[in-house]
Amino acid sequence: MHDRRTFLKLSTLGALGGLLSPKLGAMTRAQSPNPARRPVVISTWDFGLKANQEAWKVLSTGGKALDAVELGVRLVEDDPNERSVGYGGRPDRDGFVTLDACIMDENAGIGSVAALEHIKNPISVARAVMEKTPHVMLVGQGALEFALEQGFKKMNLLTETSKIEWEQWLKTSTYQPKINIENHDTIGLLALDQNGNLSGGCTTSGMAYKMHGRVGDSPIIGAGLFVDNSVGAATATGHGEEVIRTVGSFLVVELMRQGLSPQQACKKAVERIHQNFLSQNRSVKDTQIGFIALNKKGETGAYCLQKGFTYAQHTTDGNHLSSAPNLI
Ligand code: SD4
Repeated sequence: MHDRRTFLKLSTLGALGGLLSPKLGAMTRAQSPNPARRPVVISTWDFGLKANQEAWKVLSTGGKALDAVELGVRLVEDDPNERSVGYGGRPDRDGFVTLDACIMDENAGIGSVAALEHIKNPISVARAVMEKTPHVMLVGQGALEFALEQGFKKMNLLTETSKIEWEQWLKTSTYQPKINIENHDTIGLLALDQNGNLSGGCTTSGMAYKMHGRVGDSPIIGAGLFVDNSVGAATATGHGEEVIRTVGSFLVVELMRQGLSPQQACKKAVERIHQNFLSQNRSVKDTQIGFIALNKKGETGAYCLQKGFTYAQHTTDGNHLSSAPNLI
């Protein structure tokens, strides 16, 4: 399935947790006969490795997939050196860092924020929207006000590095979405916990130098992320406009429902997007789309349009980074 496989043996805190608390390990194993391969966590791009490691702390000790998802992606949101997510994310063309995120749990609970400014953990605000409001999506100023009410701290998300780069960009102001930016982009993370429940999350600063107010696929349930606890989960990265056009993650989950493996489903969704380009006579040259998927049995898959999309998966066999197979 993989053309390149880099085995990065990161210390699995799960194994460590097992050593430190053998009782807990024994108890969860006894409660959960583990008929499927679980727990499992899969996430997009190189930074998925560290997000998985964080998520594994929760999963390996019998915690909930939802908590694993939130903690895993938060680690990336917090890191100013990750320039496409959370704090330190590249701004829009007017210099504002606007963040998009969504989360979905095993009960079809959904929460989302779009064009959120000044809060470094949009995934946690999305979770608060899901758990504490009668709504599923808050945007812009309203999302910010809600976050502040909930006790999230207001901060400047535009780091000096991002500011300098943006000022440089302003000299030409040409909007040229770059595919596979430094192998870091949106983080989408899917988890299957020891109880067999699925959850997912997706968080991004979106396309660098986008129009102010532009929202991509990442906070849109069905496009950037979809979870159906009876079937599987999927998440997307790449050009959000194209993923929204095909309701990409929902498509992947529906294809799995029809019997396709996660790998086949991701491939078919990418082919659908590619076909759209061809029939509309549009060039795919500068477009990247990547999907990852995880089904109820703990099987995973990944596929992308162009070479360069990496993803990480953590099972009881360790945390591995792989290159997704590509269509063109
Ligand atoms: C967006 N899908 O805002 C995100 C960005 C991304 O690779 O993943 N780019 O469209």
